[in-house]
Amino acid sequence: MTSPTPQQLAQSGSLEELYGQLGAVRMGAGWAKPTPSLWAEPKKSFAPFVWSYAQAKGALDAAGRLINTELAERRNLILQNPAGDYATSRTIVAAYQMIMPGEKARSHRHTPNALRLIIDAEPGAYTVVNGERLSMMPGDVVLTPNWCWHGHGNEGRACAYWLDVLDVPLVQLLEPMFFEPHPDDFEKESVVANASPMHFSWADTQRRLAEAGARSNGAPAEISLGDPALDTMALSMIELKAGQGTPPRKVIANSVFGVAKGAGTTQAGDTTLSWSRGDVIVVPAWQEHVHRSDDGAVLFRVTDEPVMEKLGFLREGKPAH
Ligand code: GTQ
Ligand code: FE2
Repeated sequence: MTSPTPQQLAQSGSLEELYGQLGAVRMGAGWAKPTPSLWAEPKKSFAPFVWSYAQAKGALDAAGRLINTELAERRNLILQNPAGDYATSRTIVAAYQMIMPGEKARSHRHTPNALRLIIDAEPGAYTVVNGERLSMMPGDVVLTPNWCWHGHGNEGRACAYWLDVLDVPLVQLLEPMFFEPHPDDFEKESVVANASPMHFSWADTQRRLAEAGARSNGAPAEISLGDPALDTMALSMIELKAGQGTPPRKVIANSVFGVAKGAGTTQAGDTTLSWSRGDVIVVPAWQEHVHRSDDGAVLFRVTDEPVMEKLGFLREGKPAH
């Protein structure tokens, strides 16, 4: 089809004739779109969901027999929201990862920000971030911000399992994706420091939660890790003492929760999700939700609140219940 001239467009005798010519100039009548481009409030595109660590561990143990870190840059299992084929939520993807004793996973860097919550590991499991070795013990959180070199290793006797959380879906959407393998495959450890801003130990977290819990008047305590930890993701730990529940929340921020300790349930809209240590829960933005625990639990929360906040989109809704 040849491109209509301005005169041909101007002489359209009917809307149908006009619509017929617009396709060829890659224009569309905004007033006649079958689906609106604006709507009253967020659509529920992603679903609340829970992933089982026990199942992931089984699958990772099989992958440990079937694929090595020579072939696989990372031995990871992506947690795919039932609503799609890759992302866990609109902006955040989570994955379980495992590395076997004696293995090393090559160093690389990428623009997506990443962080890890360690689930099961023995002394000797580590990650190297920008030349600094950080130990990975259960409950620890380790950051690998935008463009920082990182690789993993395991000098311990047991397989190490952890949860990765990355802003890859957001980077894919905005398109500033860059990735680079390390020129030496494995980055040399060149920095020795006592404490790293990239590492939050479980011991510190427990101490801070106990202090916050003592001041919280019977409500669940929540402490933040970092301020925020990453440009695109904020991290916190929430302690539910036995019998406690969180106040209902409905917020313009996507949340991924890793169960650092204990067991409980999450009510998200009409969905009830049961979880225990190591499991992962996703609560999409604008989804009212409550967490409860009968016997006590600690939830690790990752949200895209910093993005929403910086862009002026952060809102908290009034819970219906
Ligand atoms: O450990 O560097 O789950 O680059 C996905 C991409 C983990 C990692 C993932 C990654 C990594
Ligand atoms: Fe990575």
